[in-house]
Amino acid sequence: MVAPRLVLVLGDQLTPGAGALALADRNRDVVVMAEVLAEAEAVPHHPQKIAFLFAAMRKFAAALTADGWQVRYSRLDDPANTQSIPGEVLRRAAELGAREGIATRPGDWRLLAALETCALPLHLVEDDRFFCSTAAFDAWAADRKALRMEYFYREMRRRTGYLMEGAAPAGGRWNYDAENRKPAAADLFRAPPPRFAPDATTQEVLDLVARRFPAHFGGLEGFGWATDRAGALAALDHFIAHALPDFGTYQDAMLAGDPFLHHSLLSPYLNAGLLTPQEVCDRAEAAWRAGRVPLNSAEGFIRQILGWREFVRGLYLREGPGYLTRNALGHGRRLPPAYWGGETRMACVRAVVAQTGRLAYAHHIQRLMVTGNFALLAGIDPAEVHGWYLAVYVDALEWVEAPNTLGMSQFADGGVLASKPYVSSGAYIDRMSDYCGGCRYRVADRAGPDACPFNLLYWHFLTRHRARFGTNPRMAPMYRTWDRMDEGHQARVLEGAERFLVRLDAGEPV
Ligand code: FAD
Ligand code: DLZ
Ligand code: SF4
Repeated sequence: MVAPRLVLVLGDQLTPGAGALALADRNRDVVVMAEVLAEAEAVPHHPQKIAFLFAAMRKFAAALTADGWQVRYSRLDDPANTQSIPGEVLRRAAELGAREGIATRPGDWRLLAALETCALPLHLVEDDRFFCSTAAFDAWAADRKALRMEYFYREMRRRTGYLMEGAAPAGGRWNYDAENRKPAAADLFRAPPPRFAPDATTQEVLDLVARRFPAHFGGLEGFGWATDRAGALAALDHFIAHALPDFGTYQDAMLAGDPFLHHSLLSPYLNAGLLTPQEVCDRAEAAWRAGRVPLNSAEGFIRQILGWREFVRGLYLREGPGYLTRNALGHGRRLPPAYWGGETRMACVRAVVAQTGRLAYAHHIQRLMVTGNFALLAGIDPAEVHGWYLAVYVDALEWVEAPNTLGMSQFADGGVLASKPYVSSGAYIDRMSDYCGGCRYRVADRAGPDACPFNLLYWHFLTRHRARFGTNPRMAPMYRTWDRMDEGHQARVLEGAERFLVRLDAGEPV
């Protein structure tokens, strides 16, 4: 009899027929899946994220079994579980008499290194669930002085034909972002996204997670994620019909009472493999071609997936593991307790952190322009910021989280991903949200005891990094504004920022 090969399927590889599963033979090979502490505690993942992945893994394993595969599935509480992926690979290989295995290349460097040094020879297959292969990204990137998403995205539009009219972009423009910056009204009716009541499998996992990870930040009460393909498809249907038409227009808006607005909430399903990026983009394009969705929304949405998602992955893989420790701005402050639910007077940070704890979700502008913006302005150690984002969001996997956090949000890569830092004063947050009305600080105050910390820290950041950014043409207008202020005001702003940072360092609630 031919020895079986072991086919490893990780928690974010839940796509039938992809990667290793495409090469495997269901009559000979055995699929191995494992819930393990080494992954669940690599960072203190939000309980909803662990529950989402474990429930989706259990259902995927059941679907494979129903499809004729042999599956060895390790539950977290199995007494024989070695609690690491390589440990489970070796244990199952011994059990099955397998002398080799196949695995889809893991998305992050840590697990890749662990599998490359595993005592069972593992044939690692490229993850083929992306529009752009690693080789194609590297070919695009080779010889370019700077890697910019917009040019990569145009190339991907040409290659895939999405929203193209012959060789030209539909409507004559590649990017409709100028139309996508409207604040949202609190009283406008928006169909809330579907939430999925836990079935027996999910409930069992929720109980397990509540028991095993009680100290992790975040609650399980509001758990409403779909945990199988049917649910993920229902979420996609709902988004295309109800939210996509206004997705573009209100993409940057934030409301304290509406965490979702017109966002899709599809990232966990895409990242775990329950949906493919192709089917999601196909549906958005079809809705536009049928006249049900305006071009600015279809384009804005497809750009996030075909452009940003593929671009950050290419960049993560190209830059290598060293990317994770970059700290171009030399920031070293500790992440304030407010990020873990500690007290803060900043209404915007409080709202986004509370929402994150409740839902394991915040949309892009909340991540970038509230928690990310504050961490950057205050000079928080980017490694700590990275650890936080990797832990608290249901969609967080390092290949997508790290370039967004270290590159886009913290400028820790020195400008590999972004041409300038995403920083703003309180005025931007006030324009795009309704947070400021309920804040102890005053967004209109540029200096003084009640001034919004974002107003003070914004100028502190720009002045302390003038040597780096002063010559950046995209930042010249900000420096001109600063230079036009009278010196007395400048001194009040910088002193106010220093006082704020002293209180922050002393651990006072700010
Ligand atoms: P929508 O607004 O509906 O967007 C549609 C889809 O586009 C998303 O589902 C996602 O797949 C994709 N997308 C949108 N923006 C990006 C982006 N910048 N990079 C990659 N894909 C994008 N996204 C993650 O999937 N995982 C992360 O761990 C993650 N960490 C982030 C950390 C920071 C600091 C920032 C600023 C952004 C991060 N993002 C991350 C990107 C983005 O915020 C989320 O993809 C998005 O908020 C998910 O919600 P949604 O599905 O409702 O997105
Ligand atoms: C994120 C995660 C968690 C929390 N738990 C598991 C797990 O127990 N078993 C598993 O196979 N995968 C898990 N994952 C996903 C992996 O961490 C992910 O595959 C790697 O980080 C590579 O992206
Ligand atoms: Fe945030 Fe400043 Fe507005 Fe308060 S005033 S909510 S700190 S932006």
